[in-house]
Amino acid sequence: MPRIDPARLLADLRTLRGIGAHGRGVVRPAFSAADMEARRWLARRYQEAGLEASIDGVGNVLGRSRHPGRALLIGSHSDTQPTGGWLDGALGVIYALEVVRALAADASTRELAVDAVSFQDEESRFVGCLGSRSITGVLTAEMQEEVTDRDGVTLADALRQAGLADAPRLRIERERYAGFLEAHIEQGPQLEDSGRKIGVVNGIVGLRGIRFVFRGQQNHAGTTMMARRRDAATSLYELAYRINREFPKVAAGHSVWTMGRARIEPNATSIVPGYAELDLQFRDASEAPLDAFEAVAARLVAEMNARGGVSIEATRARAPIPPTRMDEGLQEHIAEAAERHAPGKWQRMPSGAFHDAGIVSACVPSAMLFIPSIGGISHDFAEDSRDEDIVLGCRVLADAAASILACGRA
Ligand code: HGY
Ligand code: MN
Ligand code: MN
Repeated sequence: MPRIDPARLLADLRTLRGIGAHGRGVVRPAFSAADMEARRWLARRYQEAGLEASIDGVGNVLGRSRHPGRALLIGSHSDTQPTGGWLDGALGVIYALEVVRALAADASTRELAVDAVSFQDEESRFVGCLGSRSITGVLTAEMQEEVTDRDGVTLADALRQAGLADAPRLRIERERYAGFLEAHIEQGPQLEDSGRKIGVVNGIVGLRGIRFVFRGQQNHAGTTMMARRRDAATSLYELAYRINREFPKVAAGHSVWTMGRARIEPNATSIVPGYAELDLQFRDASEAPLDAFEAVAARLVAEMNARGGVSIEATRARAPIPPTRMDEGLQEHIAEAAERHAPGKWQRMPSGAFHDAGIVSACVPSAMLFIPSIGGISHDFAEDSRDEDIVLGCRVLADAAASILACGRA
């Protein structure tokens, strides 16, 4: 069986952590200078590992094996949230590189074909899972048109600044692949709470969003009596409050919703706000609760608009992600490898985070493996995992990859 090199694995993870490092965390948003530096570094590491490396027109980095026969695609994303953890995405990207090297070093696996990938903008600076959507052919013109990041930079400008505007965009070769594997930190507390070391992911949540825009009348905070006000912020607070009261009535077991971005203009203490924005994001493992949340939001907006005063405009986010199931057959390979390396210390579980595997699964059979997150923390500089858990997860992935390819060749 292939043997990974723990020191080499951890060293590459730490090198990647150093690109865009910010204290314990990482700031490496898609297309930033740090992100592109990391992608160029990764391409060099792919070349050194014997792969044909390329960076495509949206920044995906692909290392293509030179071996003949059906291949396995392994990877994740190397861009981060604005205040990102060092392992979100990076873990799966460096695991893929290490699995390529481990299989190449073992006589029984050195002819097997493993491609390695780092997708671009999984973290939604512009479009969630931009890179995996692009490579699987589901990135629409509508998703890209005039899309801007939270600072107003357009995707087109970011592509130009990164020197990618004229580079060709890769498309996945469906027939080439026996499957896609993505390893990731759990980003939640379940594995740690249960004392288990490996998660075999059976499904990935779907995600939708709505942006509410509130238009009232800006005015003086002292001379404008309450009855005469058309206060956009007060309307925002009321809608947020009513969402938090109504959503639990239609929620399912793993439903979540977040209002993590708001804007109030002109954002001054002595001015009645005339304009406000509120982003609502909601997730569930199936479509029905997501449909129910949309219906509740529409009803609340209609009721508030009927009162007049402040107008509310609701616009669906352009790039929803459907809930997906992971491939049963690939899950079995991961589960058997987990049982070999962590007997009784693994479990099947859903993913409350979305991942590129959720997009790729529409195109190639896909599966995911989780390792524990310390304290269940993620999307925060404090995100971390234990070295021994990092090493164990890579051992399981390497075994699963070898067994998938061995049976895929048969
Ligand atoms: O938000 C997510 O689920 C992912 O970590 N971007
Ligand atoms: Mn991620
Ligand atoms: Mn993330």
